[in-house]
Amino acid sequence: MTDLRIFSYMPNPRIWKATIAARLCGVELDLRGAKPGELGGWLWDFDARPLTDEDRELGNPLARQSRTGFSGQLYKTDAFLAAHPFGTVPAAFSPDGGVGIFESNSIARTVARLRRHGPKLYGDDAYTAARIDSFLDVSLVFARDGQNYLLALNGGAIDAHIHGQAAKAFDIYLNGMEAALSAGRGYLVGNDLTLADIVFVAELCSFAREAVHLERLVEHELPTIFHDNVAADFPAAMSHFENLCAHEAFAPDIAPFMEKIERRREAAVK
Ligand SMILES: N[C@@H](CCC(=O)N[C@@H](CS)C(=O)NCC(=O)O)C(=O)O
Repeated sequence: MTDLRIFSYMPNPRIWKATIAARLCGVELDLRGAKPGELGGWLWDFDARPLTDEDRELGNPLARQSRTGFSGQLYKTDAFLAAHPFGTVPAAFSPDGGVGIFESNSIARTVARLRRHGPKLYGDDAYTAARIDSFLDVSLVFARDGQNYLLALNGGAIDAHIHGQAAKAFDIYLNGMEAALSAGRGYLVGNDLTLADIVFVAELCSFAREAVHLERLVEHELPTIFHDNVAADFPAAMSHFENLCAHEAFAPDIAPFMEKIERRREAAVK
């Protein structure tokens, strides 16, 4: 039996927080899901699976209006909503399905707590764990503005206000990370890799999806926020990001994704 089941669309930088931690700590994950565009055709449940014709019947009470990042209806079982009251993915479950864990940062914390060996990603004492939580909390605040921005870009609803909020959030987030890393200890918390570093990398990867919409930014005469020169303003933060992207526990998820993002950037420049 695996240690934790996670249902999500894939690839999704939010679940990399858990997959990277799992590689480092010897935790076994059971990942279920499909491409983002396909999840509307799935039953959202502990036993998530593609919908049958019967499931799709008109008037099926499991069909619920989507809210964030999806359009149309999503088929969520009552049991799914009992375990996941906000109805979101990634959605994690204890192996017997009895406990639902939502919010990607909390899913990553679960993996760190289930650790079999390897680094103590959630620290060694209450104070260190709380400091790691501090970084996870600021990362969630940043992620929220980033999500609004990416959804607006994706849906064609981008305007100067949403762009300005995202630019400000990006600046605040990287300023804080730069300050934390400027102490020269090599990691965000203490002298070792923790969930704080993993979540930081995953959130920057999420934000990097801005590159998919470069033409739309040009169309609206808005500048790219995560541009090629960010490292000039935030050298410590960006070098930490680059180094961790190449780390053996991170690269399996991140390398193929960032290569795609780079190709998009190059194509947009041509
Ligand atoms: N802060 C959450 C964000 C989760 C989230 O917003 N998920 C959206 C997809 S991007 C969702 O599941 N939406 C379901 C719906 O619209 O009903 C996390 O990090 O897990």
